[in-house]
Amino acid sequence: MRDGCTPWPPEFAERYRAAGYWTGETFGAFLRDRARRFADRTAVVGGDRRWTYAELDARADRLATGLHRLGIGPGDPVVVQLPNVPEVFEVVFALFRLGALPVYALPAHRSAEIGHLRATTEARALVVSAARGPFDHVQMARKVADEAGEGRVPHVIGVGAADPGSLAEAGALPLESLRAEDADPAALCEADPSDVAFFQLSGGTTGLPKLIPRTHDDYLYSVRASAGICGLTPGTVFLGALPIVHNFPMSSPGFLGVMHAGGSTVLAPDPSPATCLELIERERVTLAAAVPPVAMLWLDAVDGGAQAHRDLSSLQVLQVGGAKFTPEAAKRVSGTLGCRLQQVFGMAEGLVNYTRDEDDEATVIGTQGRPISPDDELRVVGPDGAEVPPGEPGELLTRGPYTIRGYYRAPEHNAGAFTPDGFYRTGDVVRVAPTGHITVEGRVKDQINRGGEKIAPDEVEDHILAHPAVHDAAVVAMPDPYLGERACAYVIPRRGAEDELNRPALLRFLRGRGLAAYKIPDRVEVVPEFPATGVGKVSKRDLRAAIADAIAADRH
Ligand code: OOB
Repeated sequence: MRDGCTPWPPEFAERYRAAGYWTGETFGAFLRDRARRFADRTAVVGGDRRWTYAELDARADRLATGLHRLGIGPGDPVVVQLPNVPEVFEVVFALFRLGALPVYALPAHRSAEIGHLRATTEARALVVSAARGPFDHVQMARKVADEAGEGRVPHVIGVGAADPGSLAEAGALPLESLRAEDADPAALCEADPSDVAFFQLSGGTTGLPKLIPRTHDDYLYSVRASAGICGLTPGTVFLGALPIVHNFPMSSPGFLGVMHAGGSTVLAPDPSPATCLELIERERVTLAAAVPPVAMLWLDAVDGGAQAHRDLSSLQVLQVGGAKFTPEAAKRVSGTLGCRLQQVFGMAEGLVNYTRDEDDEATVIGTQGRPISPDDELRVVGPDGAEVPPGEPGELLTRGPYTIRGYYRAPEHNAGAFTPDGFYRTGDVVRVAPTGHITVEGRVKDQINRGGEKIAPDEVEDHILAHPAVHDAAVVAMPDPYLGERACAYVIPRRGAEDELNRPALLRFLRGRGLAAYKIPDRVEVVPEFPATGVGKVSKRDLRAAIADAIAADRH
């Protein structure tokens, strides 16, 4: 495995191969094989564009050739930050064909995150949107690229420019210019299936987001198994409404599961009810995936709202995951949308759980499902690290055939995030029923789950502490009826700087540091001191309680 990664011990790798989970297939071969079987079927729909499997396959080859001529080759990381456009598929499969490694960034990321990804992976190129919009991704990517040391400045590649010719002035290459007329087989490389195929980003709890190395073998196993559990067929039409390179819409079962089955993915440019419900009707979508706040917006829009007239009869399953879906909201799905609900509890590090077709209603509404694999090992432990009695709440630890054994280039962090025998500490507090179904009860990790978008408080605190008028900062979750949680920053001003520190100034400062918008605190409380725990640390528990009380009082 690539340097900086933690391989599975050989006895586990052998076991996973013998069980038929790890088959030795690579992503490059995966698309080739799908294109052979499903050549003329539609693979992806985006706006008025529809690409068949054969067309996607040919595009991947041509772009791979162009990228190869640019100097990108086996093992080279490339940051991919694109909105939901068909070119996402073209770019990532071209990279797979070269044995190059996509590093998946979310569209919301800004220079702080993209700069970190570039530096950690020493990326050779940054592929970003050049479409006209409120934010200039090309300019940001250029700035990030120029921060790299001499000789290591990555290429900036722009996708979707209205006038590709003008991109050169902005210091970027238009994707169009890299599509070679003829695919050159010499450019294509057969990657090692047991090696890293791409990097996902962790939501993170400490410091900057960690990189998650996923191999061809482990990830394709989760894709195939997910497609089977979710009953996908060539008739599946999947609506990709969330950022498409997030683990959930990518592989749970996501667009890759849909490709495995020969179905079609319809890309939604945004998750709004107006956009998505219209697409479900027009494209006869059968499967959609949403985070809880998006699902709730869809429910409200159909339930006597602006989209009540939509014909959603094609929709068979709405998947909800990424954050806890309350039983109250879960109960509304089948009556309002006329489809089944499937809860999905997963993580980019690996483990994914689904409620199943055959589960009874109480299980689908009240649990977050059970694991994909018979070889997913779960342990539920108390604060002392010992397993709790069955059915009792505790922290979920897991290892298995598609759960990583370590983050990339993070040995110190790994020492705490994994047990010595290789279990990943999820930080989620769960109960496991005798049937194996998991209910998420809370978490022990210091993380904010803002409607499925994960925020590491101490990453934000570090940015706040860089403000000259700030003495100390603590970021905590506050309850929110729509997103589940939002972020509240408590700040103590420096003595004498009390007048300089106010909410607008702090938010402006954080935006200026290039932090993704979802990480910018929703509320700022300036206080003279923090409550302390018995041992003198900041008591985040007391801060969370204080802000929850203040919000409850505001409402009354
Ligand atoms: C998914 O992946 P990530 O990496 O963005 O976040 C993982 C974390 C979990 O550890 C848990 O804290 C939370 O998100 N989570 C849920 C949940 N699904 C994820 N908490 C409660 N209920 C759920 N259903 O979020 C992700 C990856 C693949 C599939 C689905 C979600």
